[in-house]
Amino acid sequence: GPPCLGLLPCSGFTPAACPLLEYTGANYEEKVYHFGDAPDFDKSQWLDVKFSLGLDFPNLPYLIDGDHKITQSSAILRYIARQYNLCEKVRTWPQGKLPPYQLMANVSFFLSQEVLKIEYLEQLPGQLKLFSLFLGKWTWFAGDKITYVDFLVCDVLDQNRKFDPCCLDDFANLKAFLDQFEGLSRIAAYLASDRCQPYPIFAKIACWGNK
Ligand SMILES: N[C@@H](CCC(=O)N[C@@H](CS)C(=O)NCC(=O)O)C(=O)O
Repeated sequence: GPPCLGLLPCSGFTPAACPLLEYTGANYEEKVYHFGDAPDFDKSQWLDVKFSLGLDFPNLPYLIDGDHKITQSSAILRYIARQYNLCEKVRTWPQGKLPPYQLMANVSFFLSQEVLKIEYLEQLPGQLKLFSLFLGKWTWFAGDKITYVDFLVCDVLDQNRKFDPCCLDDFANLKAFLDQFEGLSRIAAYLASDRCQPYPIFAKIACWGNK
């Protein structure tokens, strides 16, 4: 059958895998695992199957494509990208988690400490400036051709835009980059479709981005 992407109904933990699959035109299925409501956040839907799917490192999200059973969102992205020639980087891109991801998660899960949000917003322009300078006048983040890196960056920028709608105002090239990405015909079609669920960024257990 087609590859199956297992995920929670929150976009913040499936960075870019859905848009990337959509962009490739691949046929794929989604298996969404729902957690219960507060105070228990019952995880049984997932825990009942977690260790029976044949995953080496059981986690969400996962991608099962025949004999290939992959976890870790960045590994999933690179797996898809390799199949569709979307990793031809001409510029060096730092591997691993982008700085804003972890920060966003911290803020979201501990927002009751309002001070964290203030600290986050204080350092955000500095972080975004690094992205803006790195992109410079290039069309895409890793060169002249679109790669999986662009899907990651779009995800990060979009999350931050949801957190602070004005945060890109000083970075015209980042705004133009997002517009260009969202204007790609397959991405635009996906964003307008009911396959693109308006999932919250984070799970119910988070304090921000959970609705
Ligand atoms: N580093 C992992 C993090 C995955 C992660 O934190 N998953 C969370 C939210 S989707 C989870 O609930 N996993 C299920 C589990 O740990 O059993 C990745 O990038 O995929």
